[in-house]
Amino acid sequence: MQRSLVLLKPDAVERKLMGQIIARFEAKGLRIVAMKMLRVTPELAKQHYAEHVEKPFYPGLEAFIISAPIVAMAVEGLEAITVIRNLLGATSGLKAAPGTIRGDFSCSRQMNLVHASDSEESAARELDLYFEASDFCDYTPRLTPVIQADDE
Ligand code: FUP
Repeated sequence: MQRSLVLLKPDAVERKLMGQIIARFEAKGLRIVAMKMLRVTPELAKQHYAEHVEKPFYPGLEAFIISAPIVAMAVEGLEAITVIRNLLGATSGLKAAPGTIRGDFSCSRQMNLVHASDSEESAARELDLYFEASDFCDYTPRLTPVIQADDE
């Protein structure tokens, strides 16, 4: 079982796509175990995008991510890191395959609607940036036996 940090970025909030995007995670059978709406500060943006801070596109990326509220979610499931990245599609909405969230709703590299952790290490670091231990609502859904086999 893995947990990933998923962000619905300012474009998802402003374009009123939150519900449609969250519905995809729910329909897939993933579990949302923490969720909050917040405004990313420049400080949090620099922590979140630490690997990109020195890159030429960073100022535009920061301006975008702080431009409106976001929704942060902890999403859990079997192989959740890869499963969620596949649901999102390629980073750029211009390249993402139809059927993926970005492929269906985004036509931009920057305004790509959603972030998801790219490894277990990133997930642990990123979840720590947005959530405290008491934010997680762990539960075993009664539907699990009809969503996956016992030995999966
Ligand atoms: P991802 O892991 O899919 O979130 O993508 P990256 O870590 O490669 O990029 C982080 C964010 O920077 C992405 F949401 C897109 C954005 N980006 C730009 O805005 N311009 C660029 O040239 C490259 C990435």
